[in-house]
Amino acid sequence: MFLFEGPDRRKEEQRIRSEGRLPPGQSLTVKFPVLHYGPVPPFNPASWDLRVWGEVETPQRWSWDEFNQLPRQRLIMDIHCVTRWSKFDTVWEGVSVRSLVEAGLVRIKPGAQYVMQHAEYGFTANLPLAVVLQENFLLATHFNGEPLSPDHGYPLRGVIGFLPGQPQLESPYFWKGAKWLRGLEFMTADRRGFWEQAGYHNRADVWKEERFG
Ligand SMILES: Nc1nc2c(c(=O)[nH]1)N[C@H]1C(S)=C(S)[C@@H](COP(=O)(O)O)O[C@H]1N2
Ligand SMILES: [Mo]
Repeated sequence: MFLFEGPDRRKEEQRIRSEGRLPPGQSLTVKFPVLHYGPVPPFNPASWDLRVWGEVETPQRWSWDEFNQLPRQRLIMDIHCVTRWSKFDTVWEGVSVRSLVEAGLVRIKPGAQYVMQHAEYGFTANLPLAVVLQENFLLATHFNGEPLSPDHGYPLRGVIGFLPGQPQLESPYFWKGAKWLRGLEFMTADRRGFWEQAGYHNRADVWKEERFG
């Protein structure tokens, strides 16, 4: 995979490793590989919506225009793919679930413990509610200052990674962010998402190398 990358990549990886930011079994990549099951869905801004349902006081539905009015955040984090590439200091912009809760735009019922991300074509990814409310989980519209590319989840995806200097936050592998996100379901009990059902680890902590279940 890194055959055509030279001494610069290795030097950069050394620096990251010396900073304690390279999880076990990972390599730094300067590329941004694309990984998913199935086709890239089309996007129609007139019919697109993001829905919130389950263990919430009021189910929500935002159109694309409405979603773009929500309070926004910018987040710089390291992302770690279970296929062993890592990318550092990636810049994401979008809406944090925590800020939606703080603004009273999503009112979670006390019984909620888990969240399922629902994406186009029935793809799902599950996380504990506590992780979804962390600062390292974002509903992202932009990567490195540009709208997401279709391959990487345009117009909206979940992203999760490692925030340098915040080791207390749980940091799952990158597959726990669903591309082409269309819904968040708050749940009292855990259910496994698409890759979790296929044998990937349910918690997926990058520092503990929880790759497969
Ligand atoms: N909708 C959807 N989202 C998905 C997936 C998928 O198959 N479908 N695969 C996951 C996996 S396994 C990975 S590694 C990351 C890859 O994101 P990237 O293509 O932007 O690198 O997306 C995750 N999100
Ligand atoms: Mo993956």
